[in-house]
Amino acid sequence: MQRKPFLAVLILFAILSLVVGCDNTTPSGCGGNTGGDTGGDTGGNTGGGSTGAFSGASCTSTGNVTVSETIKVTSGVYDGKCQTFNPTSALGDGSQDESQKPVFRVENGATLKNVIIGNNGADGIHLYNGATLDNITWKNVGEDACTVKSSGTYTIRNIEGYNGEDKFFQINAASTIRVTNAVIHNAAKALRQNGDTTFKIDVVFDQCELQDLKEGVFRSDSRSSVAKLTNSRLRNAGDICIGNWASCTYSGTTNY
Ligand code: ADA
Ligand code: CA
Ligand code: CA
Repeated sequence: MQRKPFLAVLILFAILSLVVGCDNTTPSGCGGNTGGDTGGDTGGNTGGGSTGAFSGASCTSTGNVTVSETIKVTSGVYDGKCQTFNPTSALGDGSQDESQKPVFRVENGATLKNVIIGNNGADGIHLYNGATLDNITWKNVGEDACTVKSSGTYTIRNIEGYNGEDKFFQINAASTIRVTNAVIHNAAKALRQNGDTTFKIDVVFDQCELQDLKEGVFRSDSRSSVAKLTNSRLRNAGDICIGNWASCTYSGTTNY
């Protein structure tokens, strides 16, 4: 008979595949696993060093720049080349005085990257009509670190900031805010929607390290706003959700 050897080979294959168990429905085994975690580096950093969860910014200062007038970034990419930007008293003194000016103003989808703001934080960075921040250090947060001044989508990654008195992010307009790999130590709130406002903000903090927050992470008075904290680590960070929210959730957070 011609068919018998063919049938034997067929049965052998069937038995082999049963033993090895290649069903391609699981991520591991049978060549289906393509490596898993690749570290979460979203790129865009020319400041040197690695990025990824909890690494914050990566600049080592390459020099000092005195700033006596707000630097406006209105299009394209402004690369600070890891210089330290030091405001004069013309911008403010970094206290809790509300009349201070920002060191940078970034708007209309422009990007600011590779910047260190020095020991006078003044009113930090103001954002208008959408913007991206990448690889920014606030050595000593002033009145606040970063303010959303008008509606838009804001992408903020690979940042770190220290020693604020009150807010780190201040949100003064309806907006979408995506923060990845932020290291924030010493503030009252990591993010505050402007008090008594009811517009909607949509916030996600992912892969952030939050430490020593007197009040907590997210604070809003708006019942339409949503916030999410994911894959982050906390130490002495207060409450994650304060005030009114449509939704405020967290997942994958650990204490360290
Ligand atoms: C405070 C103040 C607001 C606004 C905000 C800011 O919350 O009440 O009016 O100035 O600070 O943007 O720093
Ligand atoms: Ca303020
Ligand atoms: Ca302010």
